[in-house]
Amino acid sequence: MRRRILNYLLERRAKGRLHFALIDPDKVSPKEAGEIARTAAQAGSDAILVGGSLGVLEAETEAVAREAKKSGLPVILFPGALTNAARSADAVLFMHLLNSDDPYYTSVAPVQGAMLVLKLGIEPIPTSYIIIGYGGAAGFIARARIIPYEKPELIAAHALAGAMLGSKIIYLEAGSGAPRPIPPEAVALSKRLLAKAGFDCEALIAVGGGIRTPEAASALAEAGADILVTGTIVEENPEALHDIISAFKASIPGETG
Ligand code: 1GP
Repeated sequence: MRRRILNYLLERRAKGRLHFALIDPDKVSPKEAGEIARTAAQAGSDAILVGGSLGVLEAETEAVAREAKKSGLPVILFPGALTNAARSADAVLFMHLLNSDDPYYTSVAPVQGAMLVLKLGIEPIPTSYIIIGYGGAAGFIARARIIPYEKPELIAAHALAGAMLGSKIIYLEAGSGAPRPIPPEAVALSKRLLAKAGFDCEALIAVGGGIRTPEAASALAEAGADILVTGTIVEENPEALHDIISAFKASIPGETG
């Protein structure tokens, strides 16, 4: 299938770091989603993610995706369930949850999802999803064997496995509303392992969960994160987005990264 959106992301990443604004169709109306997407575009976002773990109907996903697209940014589904499907989306983070104990999330959902993605005709972006630390609703529902914040070497080993399995995005998730984000040391170590194995230009590291300040965004950029995802702040305080995105994009990898 086409790689239009993946190529767009890789081309943009060659020029700088990326930000995705996450919209949960269960939490906002399509009209609000359109406004959030516009604000995110103005603040410097590179794509809108649409998805949620609970209570998301297919019709809501479609309506939110359609409104978000009016921002001019690509809309990428981030499915918490098979109902997170929309024909008007440009792509989907086609995920396996690498650290789930439940075969549904490691193999059954991807198999069911593959047929839906084919039918919808949207681009799948191979993604390894790894849940860490807090976990939030996603970790609970998907029975993640959550990796402790304090185990960067385990986190990095999962990231490496994801890249070796062919994923183009390695998504390190602390869980929506996490009290603290993914530790920068875990990002830096993941980056180093990926570079050592020759995957540094092929697999992008995304971080999400609990990122609410420019300082947290900078620390993750300095550690080498390629993509920053924010959800809660986008819904609760979209005015703060500009500073968070600017901090993430302006930071240069430091000694850790
Ligand atoms: C995306 O789950 C996150 O990976 C979103 O987390 O809502 O805490 O920004 P926040």
